[in-house]
Amino acid sequence: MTHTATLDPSRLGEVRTDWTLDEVRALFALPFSDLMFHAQRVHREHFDPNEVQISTLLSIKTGACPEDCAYCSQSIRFDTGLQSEPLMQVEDVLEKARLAKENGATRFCMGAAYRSPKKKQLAQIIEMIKGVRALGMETCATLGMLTEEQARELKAAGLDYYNHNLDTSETHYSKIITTRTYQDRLETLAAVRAAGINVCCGGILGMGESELDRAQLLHTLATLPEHPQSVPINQLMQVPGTPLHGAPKVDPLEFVRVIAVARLLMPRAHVRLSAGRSEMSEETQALCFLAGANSIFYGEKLLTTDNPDETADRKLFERLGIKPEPAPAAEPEGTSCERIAAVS
Ligand code: SAM
Ligand code: DTB
Ligand code: SF4
Repeated sequence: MTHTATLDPSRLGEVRTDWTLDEVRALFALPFSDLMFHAQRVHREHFDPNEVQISTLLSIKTGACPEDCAYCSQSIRFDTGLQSEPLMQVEDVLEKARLAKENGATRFCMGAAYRSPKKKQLAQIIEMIKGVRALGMETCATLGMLTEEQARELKAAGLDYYNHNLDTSETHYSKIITTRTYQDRLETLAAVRAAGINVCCGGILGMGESELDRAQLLHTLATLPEHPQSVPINQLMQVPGTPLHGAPKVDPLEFVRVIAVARLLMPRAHVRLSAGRSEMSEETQALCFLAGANSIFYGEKLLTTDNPDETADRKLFERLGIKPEPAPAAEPEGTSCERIAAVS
């Protein structure tokens, strides 16, 4: 409780990128009820508290990844028993997207187990993005590291969001992944932002990190040049065969605190209650929504691990009076400058 002196509650709700680490730690040190009160108040200033954005995930290329992320079922370095699959055909992906749309998803996220995509792979993924957009859904992709040029190509194809997580604090990161650096991650995020694609960036809890690591991760996210538009908070899905299998479980109330602090630091971001819901009680999930989480992955599979089944989620939404957030109005063809030029 040593940091509370640095907090000015009257400033909570302002969109700021100049947060200090002390302020973030002061938020973590608040009594639970005070933290929840502020988070819910700020949430209501920016969002309908009873709406949750629905995304569906599809693994478009599975396994055999050269990276060594200690949490991941898809790294080639760990024997997780996962069956590798090559990059899917465009039509097969579009079929899954149609199904997701019928089930109420407004955003379709395509994940590929790459360190970074090659030219031919990117060309095929671009066709997927165009096809999903033509269905009237928002598109998201997570393909590993990107150059500025690749990010521009994805933007030109109509990609709405790029997911690229920082996962944890910079200091803890090197204990989790050795095949790339935090700086690599920040550079891809800068390329995505520069291309004008919305950034989806968050982390994973339950990798043996301390509360300081969690505060540092959120501090890094909240002091990027612009807040990520989407902030996924994952709870580690423990996969047998990975080095993090058997790591200490996250205290559910600590998980809720992280959601609340993310909501306060990045008031306009969609905070996604991401992987890990299948291991959480419905009461914990309800507290996460109260703390300001307003996006989920819907559908029985995440990439390779389980998610709650759709019937259970529908019932939970009903019990909580939550409605799916409507899809944003589709952007007309062309850039805004081109459209202005066309009418003048
Ligand atoms: N290969 C790309 C990359 O790492 O950026 C994209 C796919 S990767 C699976 C996407 C994200 O999923 C990772 O950054 C990580 O945050 C999350 N993730 C992977 N395995 C997870 C697990 N077992 N539990 C929770 N989150 C996980
Ligand atoms: C994110 O932050 N979580 C999603 C998405 N971005 C790509 C991935 C969760 C993966 C969970 C483990 C698995 O299913 O393999
Ligand atoms: Fe590869 Fe991504 Fe898994 Fe890391 S998280 S091993 S980069 S698929």
